[in-house]
Amino acid sequence: MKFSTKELLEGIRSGNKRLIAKAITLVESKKSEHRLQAEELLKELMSFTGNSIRVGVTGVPGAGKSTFIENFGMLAIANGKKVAVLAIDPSSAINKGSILGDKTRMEELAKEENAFIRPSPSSGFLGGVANTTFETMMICEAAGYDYILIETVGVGQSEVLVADITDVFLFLKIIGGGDELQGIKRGIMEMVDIIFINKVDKENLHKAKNTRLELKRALDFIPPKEKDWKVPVLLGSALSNEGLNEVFEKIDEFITLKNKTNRLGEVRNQQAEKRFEYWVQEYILSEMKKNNSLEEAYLQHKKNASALVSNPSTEAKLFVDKFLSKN
Ligand SMILES: Nc1nc2c(ncn2[C@@H]2O[C@H](COP(=O)(O)OP(=O)(O)OP(=O)(O)O)[C@@H](O)[C@H]2O)c(=O)[nH]1
Ligand SMILES: [Mg+2]
Repeated sequence: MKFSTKELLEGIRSGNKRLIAKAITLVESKKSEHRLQAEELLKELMSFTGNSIRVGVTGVPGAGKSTFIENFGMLAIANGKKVAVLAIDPSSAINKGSILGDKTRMEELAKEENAFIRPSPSSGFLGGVANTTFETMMICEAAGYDYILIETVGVGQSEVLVADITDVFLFLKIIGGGDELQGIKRGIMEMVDIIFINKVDKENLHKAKNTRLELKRALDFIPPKEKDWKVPVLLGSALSNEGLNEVFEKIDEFITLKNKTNRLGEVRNQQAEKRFEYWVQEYILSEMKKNNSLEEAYLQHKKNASALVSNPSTEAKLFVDKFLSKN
């Protein structure tokens, strides 16, 4: 990294987008010399973080997440706010794709001085991709962004990853398209704070209202995630900006409630604990990789476990004993 920690820190604090991007690249790296500097930087940034509203946006592919984020972002900017857009795309390491790689989808927002758009990390970047959206978010907070909007790919574990780092979780639903696919039956409903039925127009308004009824009924069977918060089901169109003001207001209302009950801080504390656990694993794994015999032992014990030679727990214990004796 050709920039010193001080230069990066000053760049971030003064809102220099090029240096913000450099800092993000640094925290995404798994190389140990980069990690050292990343930790130094994050330590310096800590006191400037915590002041943004962290919003996760999920929904099936094509539900309109990027369109929503772009127009919501424009609305926030019109209200005097600064907006950062990030993406969680655990699949990108496999298919080398990036859901925000196609930046043209946020053409308008990308032109705004008060917006910062960061595509998902692609594989092979500075020695591998870590799950560092949280750390990226810290950098954006320290740079003074008021809203951090995180788009998920809407499949598999990405929702869990996003829910684990955000304050409010927004689910974009389209009419039809199969409830099962859209998460009604796979736990999304338990994680969601606000639902927005997207792509509603005059023609399908009636259908949209029926969908809203169904969703409300489904929500009645789910224990509330936040006390005193009834998940609102809003209708609108991300493309033509309809209903976005309501989402803006609901987010505000939700954050105010969570602040009042201290839930905002409480949840963030729990999230930080999870990040700690994540990094303990990351650092242990990276220590292991530095030592060939340990890595071999790890693979051997894993193989024994998978071949049912002995119990997985027995193999794990044998490996950890070796790990401790070598460290
Ligand atoms: N008619 C209509 N089309 C919309 C609306 N919102 C989004 N679209 C269109 O739906 C398509 C998909 O929108 P995106 O915003 O890319 O959807 P996405 O959820 O980000 O998709 P992925 O990132 O691929 O998962 C685009 O062609 C949008 O123009 C809407 O409110 N009404
Ligand atoms: Mg998208």
